[in-house]
Amino acid sequence: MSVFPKDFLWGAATASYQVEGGHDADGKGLSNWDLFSHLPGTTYQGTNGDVAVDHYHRFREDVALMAELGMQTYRFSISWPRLLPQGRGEVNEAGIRFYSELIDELLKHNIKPMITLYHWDLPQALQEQFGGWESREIVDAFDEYARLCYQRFGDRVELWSTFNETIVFIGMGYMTGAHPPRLTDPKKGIQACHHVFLANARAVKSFREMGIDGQIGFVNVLQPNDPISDSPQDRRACEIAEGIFTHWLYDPVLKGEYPAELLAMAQQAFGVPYFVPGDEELLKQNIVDFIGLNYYKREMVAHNDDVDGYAINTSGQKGSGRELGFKGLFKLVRNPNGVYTDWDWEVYPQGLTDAIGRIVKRYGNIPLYITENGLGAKDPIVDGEVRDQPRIDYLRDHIQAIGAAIEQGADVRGYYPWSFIDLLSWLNGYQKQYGFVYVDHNDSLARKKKQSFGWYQRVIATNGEQ
Ligand code: BGP
Repeated sequence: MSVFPKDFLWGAATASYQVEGGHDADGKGLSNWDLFSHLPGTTYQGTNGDVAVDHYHRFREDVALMAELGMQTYRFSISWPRLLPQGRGEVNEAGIRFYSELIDELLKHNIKPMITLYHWDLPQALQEQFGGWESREIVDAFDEYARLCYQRFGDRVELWSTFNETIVFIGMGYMTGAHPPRLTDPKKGIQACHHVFLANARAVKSFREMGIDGQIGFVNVLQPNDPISDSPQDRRACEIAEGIFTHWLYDPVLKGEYPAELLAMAQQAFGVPYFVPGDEELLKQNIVDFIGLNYYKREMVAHNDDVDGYAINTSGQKGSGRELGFKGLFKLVRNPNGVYTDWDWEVYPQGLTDAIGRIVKRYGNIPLYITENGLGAKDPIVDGEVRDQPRIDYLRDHIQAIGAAIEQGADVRGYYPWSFIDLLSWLNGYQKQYGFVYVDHNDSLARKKKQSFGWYQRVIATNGEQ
């Protein structure tokens, strides 16, 4: 008998900038990523999402493949500048039509949509007008955008999430400079992050005020941290890393407050986050209904008094990156006994069970969805077939790890492997593949089912037994 509940949802995920293309089609406005990816040296060999895998024009063909796969749910994001080209104000009805037709097509095939409101493509107009996330003005702008989405799609969509992975778009946008707006300014970053939490709370409030019949959540990276040794320094460094990567991002949306020790450290070092009257109540009164967890890897942590900064492996050449370090706090180091992907991500399924356990311990038995999980690899083509056995092995082991968490009592309600189809990896181009469906960039973006497609079809058909 399957350990997965009868109504468990099996799906897959994507995000607008990574699949849609149609970057200037039918009145869409410019996003921060449209601009950033065209600047020299920002992405792997200058790849961008101008065309991506042209899901904007081929969504019916893609939904037919989702239906054939047996998907019961599909997680996708809305491109804010496609709906509101200037970020606020005038609505682009053609953009509304695209998502409306996509939703109808999904529902026709009994596939439940899960909408992400923000998966990193900010209207560039807002960046230019007031600095995007750096300004409090973004909270009103985001709320207006969220309300527009609820109003136009809320009659047909039950599952919503406000943000995808704050640690990445804020951390890489403001701390390491690898994402737009390319800053290395922790003070601005911490305050921008505060605005994300406020925007989330406002959008949750509006969702409830508008009486949308559904649930609204927040999606975070789920990255367990373990100390590289038992020494008190490494354990302390790990505690700080876990505090920053997990508690800082989960506490405000699940408890309505920041973790006290870290808040004091941030305010002492940088004078932020800066609160105005009303912020605390807003956070406290608008706790999300569920949390979405994106799990790829574990990170081992060591005490650090030498490394500052980092370099990421964006080529898929093992060992080409460098450790991430914040001097005086911690560094992320390689596990000498670990198994790693070509992008130096540790493959550690047990970490998923462990990390879910840690979430339940800290926040109680809240509803959870695994909103991303997958293996990035360069899939070989043998005799015309895309052979992705390593992906099958990776996903199978992680599905078992979710099963173990459910057996321990966690309320996991759905699974969305990343990704439904091969798509643009933000900094790694099209060579880092994750999909069940291959896209031939040399043959007019033709879709082709991979080996994993038939396997995942069986997973879904047997409710996880395979
Ligand atoms: C998550 C993002 C996704 C996706 C995935 C894989 O952080 O939410 O959008 O890209 O990671 O990451 P990458 O493309 O860097 O391999």
